[in-house]
Order: sequence, then C-alpha cells, then structure tokens
Amino acid sequence: MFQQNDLPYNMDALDPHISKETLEYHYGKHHAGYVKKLNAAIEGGEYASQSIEDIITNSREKKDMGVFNNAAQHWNHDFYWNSLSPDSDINQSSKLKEALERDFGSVDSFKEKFNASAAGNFGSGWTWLVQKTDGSLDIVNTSNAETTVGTDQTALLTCDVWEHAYYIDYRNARPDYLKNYWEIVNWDFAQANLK
Ligand code: MN3
Repeated sequence: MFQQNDLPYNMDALDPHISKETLEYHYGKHHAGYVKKLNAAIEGGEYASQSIEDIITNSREKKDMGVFNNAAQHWNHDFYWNSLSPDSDINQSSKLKEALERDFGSVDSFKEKFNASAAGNFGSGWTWLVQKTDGSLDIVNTSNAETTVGTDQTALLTCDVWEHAYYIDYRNARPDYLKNYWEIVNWDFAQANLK
C-alpha cells in the first residue's frame, strides 16, 4: 500500500504564492485521491509488490491507464512538492546555474522559456526541467498524468499546470501562477537531481 509522504513544509509555508487552502485541497484531496485509487487498483494484483517506478513503466507499456494515471500522478505530486520550498535561493556558484546558463543563455531566459512552455501546455499536464542523456538540459511538457519516469530524461524540477494547482489562488490565470512559481522553486532539489 502506498502512502503520501508528508509535505516537506507547513501548509501555510508557501503563502501568498500558493495558499494554505490550495495545499489543503491539492495535497489533502487531489493527491490523496490518486493514492487511494492507486491502492484500490493494484490490490491483490501483479502490481501490488512493485515499486512506484516499475508500476508506472509497466502499466504505461500495457496501456493499463487506470493504474498508470494514478501511479504517475502519485509520483508527479511527490516530485512537485519537493520542487517547491519557502526558501528559494539559487546557489550562484552551483553546477545547476552553470548548466542553465550554458543551455538557455541565462537563468532569466530559462524561466521565460519554461513559463512559455507551461502556459502553452494545453489542458491538464506538467512542465519539466529535464536533463537528457547527453547531459544537456531541456524543458518538456507532458499531458495529463504522463511523466518522465521510465523515459531517458531525468527530471530536475516540475510545475503542475492542472487547474487544481492554481484555481483557488489565481482563478484561470495560469501565467500569474507561473510567475509566482519562481518565488518558491526549490533550486537545491533541482541541483541534487542533476547528474
Ligand atoms: Mn496536481
């Protein structure tokens, strides 16, 4: 049985960029719902003894979407909570900053490209900063529950662009949510994911 990890900060820690009410719904209802449905879908079956990564990869291959969607959403949300932090400071001498400057010109230019990609991610989905097998960084969008797990891309950061991530705080204004994302992004987590 899978369980949600505790949030790595208090429910009100990201306010005013992401409110306590949003986290109560997003973590407490939406993410919790995926975990509950995942456990119900795998109980007693072939997936029950597998890791979350294996469940994602295997259910994707078998087009077992009821399992895939809930497993991927559980993993994606864990990764998203870790992508956020009330202490958002980029280490000026980090390998990550060097890599962002190498591949996007500057950190600001990376943020602009990331936000343009996220704003243009039609419907529900995720926008990711990834590292490719050649070591370079890239920005990718995925739709619905689709995830970097089981692909040749290593996720460094993600932004949830499902409406439930921002509707309470920003209504339909996804670009405002994206602008505020950079006030609470966990650069240390991204750096730690870098290979
Ligand atoms: Mn979500």
